[in-house]
Amino acid sequence: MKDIAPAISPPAGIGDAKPANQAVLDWVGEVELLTKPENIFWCDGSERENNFLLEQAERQNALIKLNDKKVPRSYLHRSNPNDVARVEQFTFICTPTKEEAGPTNNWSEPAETYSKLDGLLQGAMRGRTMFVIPYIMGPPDSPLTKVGFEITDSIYVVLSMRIMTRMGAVAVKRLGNDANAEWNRGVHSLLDVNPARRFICHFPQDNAIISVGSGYGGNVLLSKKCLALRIGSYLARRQGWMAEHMLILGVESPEGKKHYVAAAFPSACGKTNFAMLIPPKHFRGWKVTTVGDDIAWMQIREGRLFAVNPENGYFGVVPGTSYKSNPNAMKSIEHDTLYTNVALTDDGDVWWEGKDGAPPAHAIDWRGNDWTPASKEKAAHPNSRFATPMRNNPALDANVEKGEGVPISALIFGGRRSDTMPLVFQAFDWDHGVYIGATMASETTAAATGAVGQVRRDPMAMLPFCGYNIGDYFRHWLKVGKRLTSPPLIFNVNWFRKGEGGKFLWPGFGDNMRVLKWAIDRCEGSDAAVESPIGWLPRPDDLDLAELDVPHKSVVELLGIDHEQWQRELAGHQKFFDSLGGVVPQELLEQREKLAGRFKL
Ligand code: OXD
Ligand code: MN
Repeated sequence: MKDIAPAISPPAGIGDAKPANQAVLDWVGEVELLTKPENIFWCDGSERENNFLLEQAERQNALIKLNDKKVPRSYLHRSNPNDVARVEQFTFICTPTKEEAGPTNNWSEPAETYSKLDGLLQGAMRGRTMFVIPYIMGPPDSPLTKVGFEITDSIYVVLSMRIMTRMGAVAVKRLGNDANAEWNRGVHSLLDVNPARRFICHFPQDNAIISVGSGYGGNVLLSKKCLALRIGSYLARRQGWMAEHMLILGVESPEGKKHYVAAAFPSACGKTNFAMLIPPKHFRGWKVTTVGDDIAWMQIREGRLFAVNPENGYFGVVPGTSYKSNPNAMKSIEHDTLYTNVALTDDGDVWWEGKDGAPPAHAIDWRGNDWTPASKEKAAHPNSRFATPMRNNPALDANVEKGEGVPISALIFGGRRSDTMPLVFQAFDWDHGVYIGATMASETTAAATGAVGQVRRDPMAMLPFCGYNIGDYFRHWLKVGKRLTSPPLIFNVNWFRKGEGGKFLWPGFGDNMRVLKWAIDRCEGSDAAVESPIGWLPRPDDLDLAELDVPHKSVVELLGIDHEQWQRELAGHQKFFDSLGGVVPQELLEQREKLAGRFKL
């Protein structure tokens, strides 16, 4: 399948939505001069434009149309096999000083980087169409909403951005004609999709992004990780708000009392599943609704945190998604979905490992090769994805378009940990919660290239996404806490603890409602918890475990604190803080001492 495609010629009335803002026109003119495309396609985000582009993408072999009876209006894209995940080693924060990027980011000097990238972009779009995509992140009427423009030579990017963002006229309107308005400049070119020329570069001080050499979503949908998190976090600190790698969900009791919760888990650790959770039968009358599955932008109002989801769609990991694990996701991706790197069945349907039902007797795998259940290779890439509009989600929260955001009662951190971390515990206060987030760790997944299954520290799940010095990021969190008169309670969860024989102790998915309910009860003032060295812990009886098929022994194990494991954990925290070379705020160093001290009592 082709990533790189020749120029397209749109009919009159398509591709000519040139905005009036002179700053945008000047910038596009500069990129045109540099990259020398055959033509410019100004996107307006309309249905007509989308239909035209889908047809072109099919003709150019960039997309395969799926069986319209099985998955209506849906398509499959296969990326280059060398280009299937985010590339953290080629992702750069190009601040004027290395110190501003801090110890957890790759830094590259801005002037040198611009000049290197200009060299790579020189004539890069010759014979191709250059698409200009206006988009907004956030509900149209939110004070948090940001405008971005992405230039790209990939039709797949345009089609994905239409799902993932509010794209086109709405952005042009929001920007207006003010040449000094704040907006993000994003340039993407596939070049020749060569890992040796693959760079994802951020210039936060210029509100600019340049991404070359990749066609994989996380590297090229510049709205998402690049703007909403890396540049977003930089802007958030300057402007006094928060850009976080968090899902947002609403949870409503049978009596109609509603809370909103935001939760940070590293990539491919179940944020989408948690955001779309369906409570088990025992919780009849409880409803969980989705505001967002990946990113939260939060502002402080009246001493509380309010969150919006800046995105308009979900870009989720496909393998493992089933009616058992996530029925709402399954319903969301049954139509109007753009799949990447899943398998294609002989009847034009999609298939992946973990989908309900028996595997097909024959399929075409994600690389385009024949596949049968006897094949050694996976049919779908472990990081294969769906891009689907959030409107497809049957559990979409009614307040998702609310510009002021939804009030957050609880923040939850969590990672994939086989041991040490109990199912759930609650921080003593905000600063302790910041410490828990700052020392979070998780076993690595296929969402980024590199070894899978290794425990790495991933503060607030932002290690790959914090666009500035992580020490200043921690300081920003602590400062926000001081401005909150009704701060959310902070929790830590771990759905992935294993017992004897390496078996998961907790069933996860819908049963995570039991943990969520305990957290919500705590927000409501419940005292069903005991104090422990690491925070407030539920006793087995404090959790509603009715009709749950998990032995009591396993629940005790799930909630247990193994002192030896925690000594290793404490040493891990210290090692991580040491590795940051002196940027960690004093408050967090003190939190570590306090935690160590509580174990000695
Ligand atoms: C994602 C990621 O795609 O975190 O959301 O990698
Ligand atoms: Mn993510």
